[in-house]
Amino acid sequence: MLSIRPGQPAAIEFNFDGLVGPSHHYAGLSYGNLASSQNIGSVANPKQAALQGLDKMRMLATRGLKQAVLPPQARPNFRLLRQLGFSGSDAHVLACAHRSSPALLSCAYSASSMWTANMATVSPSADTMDGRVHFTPANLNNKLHRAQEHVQATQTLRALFRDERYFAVHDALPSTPALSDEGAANHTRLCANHGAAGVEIFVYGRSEFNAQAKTPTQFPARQTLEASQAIARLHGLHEKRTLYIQQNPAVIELGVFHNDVIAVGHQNVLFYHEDAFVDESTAITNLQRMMNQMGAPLHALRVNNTQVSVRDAVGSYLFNSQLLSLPKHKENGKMALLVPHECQENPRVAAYLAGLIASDGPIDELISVDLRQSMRNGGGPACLRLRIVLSDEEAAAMHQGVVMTETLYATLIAWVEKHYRDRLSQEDLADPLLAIEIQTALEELAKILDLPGLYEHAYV
Ligand code: SUG
Repeated sequence: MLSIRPGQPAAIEFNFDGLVGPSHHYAGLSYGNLASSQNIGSVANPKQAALQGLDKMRMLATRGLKQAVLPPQARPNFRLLRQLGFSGSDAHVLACAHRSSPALLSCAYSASSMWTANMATVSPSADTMDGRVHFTPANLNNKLHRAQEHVQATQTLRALFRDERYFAVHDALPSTPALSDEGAANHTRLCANHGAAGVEIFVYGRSEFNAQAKTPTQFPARQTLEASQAIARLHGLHEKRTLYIQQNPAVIELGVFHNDVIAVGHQNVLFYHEDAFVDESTAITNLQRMMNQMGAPLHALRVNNTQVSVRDAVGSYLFNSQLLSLPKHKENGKMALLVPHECQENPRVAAYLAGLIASDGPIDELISVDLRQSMRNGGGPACLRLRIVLSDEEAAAMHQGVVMTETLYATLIAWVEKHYRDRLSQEDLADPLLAIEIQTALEELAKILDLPGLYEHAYV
């Protein structure tokens, strides 16, 4: 069992989950993400989506994990619509956008900031040269509806992690294809324990300047090597503890638009599919070497094609799961695996999971959650959370109003019940009342989270 050595500061992993916004709907905006394309135009239930997300947060908080909530972004983004040539009153802007381009209106209304694994890349203070926690908001420039997120994501992170003695929130990388960045969805940190220095793994889909690197031909590779390298530089990571691995273009073609759809890591465990990387053997050998140097031998939990095919992995989101060290695991060093219900509904994945739990491996408990509303847009449990490792001092220095408690949970449930619709189609986005409803809801939310300036500049 891995444990904290004397002299190492204790640190805790927080899960910051995105609160699903009131404009959650299915618009098919993410080419390369199969669920998004398959559910285009179906009717969403934003209320249920938000409640499902809140239930996951509460469940993990109740089980003794550190849990916080990240607010949704202001929608519709009138600034974007006006930049694209729609003018006049707000109601006129909405009507014109609806008439001439429902897809653009969907972009301006997208609730995609709920998937906070794409909000930023985070390096804990144990890994960085200046001993601060570093954040780089992701530019998400591969998709229009996501490329607008980094502006508010940066403001939110700066509001939550304000104290520059502990935190550095960088600007997003320049928004250009050479530097496409999707945040923590393509970044994994392995370590002996959270307070110890870790190995930071960046998984990229393509390289702008290395013409030799194979790239997918049909679906886009969303993360570049150059973006990952820039983040490692900004965060002051040590070369000897930073690893770049290329994602297998063949799996991107099968719908693995982010690496967290095919691999997940926690402490010294890497749970991954054999087809995840271009060169599995070199990647794992390098990782083993780095982890040995850290005194934390790698536990590579490899799933092969005869156990679970890539198609089944994408359909069930087996790897978009959360590996969790619960308080009960302090003694035995094991972990729980939190998966979406879809994993139990796929007989091959369910059989694999039953074998996994019965084995003497690192996982001793399965937790299954209902996140169907988010799943239908390609967002599983791990997409909905951003992991932030903080020492006790850093945790005390961040904004406290977002930490999940029983009271905050109850308040947010009442807020959702009061403000959210239980059906939303693309057609409904033309309704000018929707924009007003959302603005009213968000103003109230800013008060609940004690973040009064949160939406101040969003609607002007
Ligand atoms: O970027 N879906 C998101 C899902 C993000 C999942 N995140 C991680 N894997 N970490 C995306 O493709 C769909 C929106 C729509 O079609 O309406 C969407 O944006």
